[in-house]
Amino acid sequence: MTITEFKTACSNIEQEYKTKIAAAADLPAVEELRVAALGRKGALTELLKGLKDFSIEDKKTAGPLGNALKASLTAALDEKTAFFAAKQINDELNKTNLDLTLPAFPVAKGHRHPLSVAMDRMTTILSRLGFEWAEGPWVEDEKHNFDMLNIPKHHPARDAQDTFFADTGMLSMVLRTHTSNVQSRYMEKHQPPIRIMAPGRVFRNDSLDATHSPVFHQIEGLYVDKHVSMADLKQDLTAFMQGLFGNKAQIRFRPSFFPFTEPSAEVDVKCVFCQGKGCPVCKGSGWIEMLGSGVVHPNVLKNCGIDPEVYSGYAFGVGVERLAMMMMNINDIRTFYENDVRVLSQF
Ligand code: 2U9
Repeated sequence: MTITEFKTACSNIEQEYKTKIAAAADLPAVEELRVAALGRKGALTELLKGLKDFSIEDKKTAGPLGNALKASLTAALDEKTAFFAAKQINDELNKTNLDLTLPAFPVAKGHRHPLSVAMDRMTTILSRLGFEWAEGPWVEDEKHNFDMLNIPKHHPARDAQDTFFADTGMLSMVLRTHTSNVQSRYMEKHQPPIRIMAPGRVFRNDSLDATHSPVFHQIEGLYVDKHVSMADLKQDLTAFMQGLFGNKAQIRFRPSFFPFTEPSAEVDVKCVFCQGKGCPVCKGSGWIEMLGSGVVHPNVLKNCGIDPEVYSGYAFGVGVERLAMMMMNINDIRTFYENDVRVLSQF
């Protein structure tokens, strides 16, 4: 066979099989053609056997021609196979009453609980500010929940009206009344620098009403290092509030009192609903109370094994439910716990 004859044979095979493929009536016919054209004893294979007698020069021409023919026939066969496969599905569907153009049935999707959403937003911002997540027990001894936090034996916060006692006989245990036990335990084990957040569930002996719940959630933050001051507190809480309410959020400090911080301050944010002009949400004051904070009392540092002559710190605490109610315009705390899907699905 000469190279010219080879070229002619290529174009004949291509024409012959393209015509046959176009005329194939069903999938088996296409498969038969695939074997006849490309199989072990197929037309192309037979033709390529002639290559071995070609000069190197002719092989360089004939080889790519053979490959191109194989690719072209394979593409034509694949296209026809796909056509019959689709036709088969279509024919099956036509035998039924299925209408694939109808809209799908709505599928009810689950989503995050609004409290988790609020909690996540806050912890995400705090973690960007360098606070590490820390946890501690819900059932706590009085030492870590009260004593170490400078809450003396006869302080009203320890009163049975505020605290759930879980006496075990030997040890006087309580359900933690704040997440501060996380920090007292952490400081026992670690020396500064310390920068942690303590998100979690807390328990107070309150009756359930629109604004109180015996079980609620807090996030507390604690930063202890050399030279930590009220200025650091103001800077970081501004960043925290701006993360939550936007870059223009403004805060102000109001003097307050907590046994574990001195000085102590409550932090207000300029009302995000009326920009400080006065509206029903801020009750006309232009400010909304957000959290409590202060410089960690030297006694607390000392109780936890940290030298208050060397180190200082700030701490803050925020009630997650209260903040979530504000952010999501919810006016009853029970909404979070009743788990009525019709209500929850709105957030
Ligand atoms: C250590 C030292 C200091 C945590 C703080 C507050 C102020 C505070 C309230 C916010 C609303 C509780 O949920 S709430 O009722 N918390 O105002 N918490 S400073 O101070 C600490 C904690 C741990 C070792």
